Parts: sequence; structure tokens; C-alpha cells
Amino acid sequence: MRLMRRRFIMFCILAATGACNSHDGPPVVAANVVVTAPAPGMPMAAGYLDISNHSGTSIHITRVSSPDYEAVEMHETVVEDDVARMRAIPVLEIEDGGTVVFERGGKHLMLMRPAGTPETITLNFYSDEELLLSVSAEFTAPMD
Ligand SMILES: [Cu+2]
Repeated sequence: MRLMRRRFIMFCILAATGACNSHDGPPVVAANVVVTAPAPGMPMAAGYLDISNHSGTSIHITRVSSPDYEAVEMHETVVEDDVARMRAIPVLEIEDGGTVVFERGGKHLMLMRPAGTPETITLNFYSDEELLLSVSAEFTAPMD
């Protein structure tokens, strides 16, 4: 998969602007990034964002990390027997041209055990060892 993406990027460069019918910007794009401030006494926060894949191939997010938190997990809130539960998402696939939305009550990032009290949070999304996307956000309102 890694090889395929390289080839795709090379093709775009060779074909120059206009000829590449996919997308001119970066292959993986974040929008609407929100990181909640931890509630008092709670060693965790939540992260929300949209991730769009324009890479020309499907991508698999296998790991999220942050220098500002000890651990970051991808979660999904599901309702079972009228009870909302959170389930970990081990691998998140985003097909080419697709957008995955992390939002309240749905998929979200769980940021656990902050390292200090940073004002800006950086989130790194990996496919195995490959860094797909790095975003920074300032805290917003506490988690609800
Ligand atoms: Cu969660």
C-alpha cells in the first residue's frame, strides 16, 4: 500500500497541475479540529475532527499519538440495550475520496493522562510507522 501511494504521488508530480484528476492539496486533510479541556479531576479529554483522504488509495489509521498525552485511543460510542458504551476502534479505514467524522456521540478520540498542562495539543495519526497526518488544536470548552 505504501508503494502504491508513492507511485501515485510521483504520477501527480509528473503529470503536473490539472492532469491529475484527484486533488491538489495534501493527501490526508483534517478539518473542524476540536479538543476539549479536561473536566476538573478527570485525567482525560476528547478530540473531534474530520479526516478526508485524497491519497488515491484507501488508508488505515492504526495508531494515534500525542506528545501531550500518555495515550490516545480511537473510540466509537455505540448504544446497546439503551446504554451508551464506548468501544475501541483498533484500525480505522478511510477509503479514497472518503471522509471520516469524529464527533460527539460517535467516533471520537480519547486523550488520556495529560503530560503537564499544554495549551496546544498535537495529534499524530499513523498507518503503522508512517505518519499520515499531524494536527494541532487549542483546547475548547470542557467535555460534556
Ligand atoms: Cu471514548
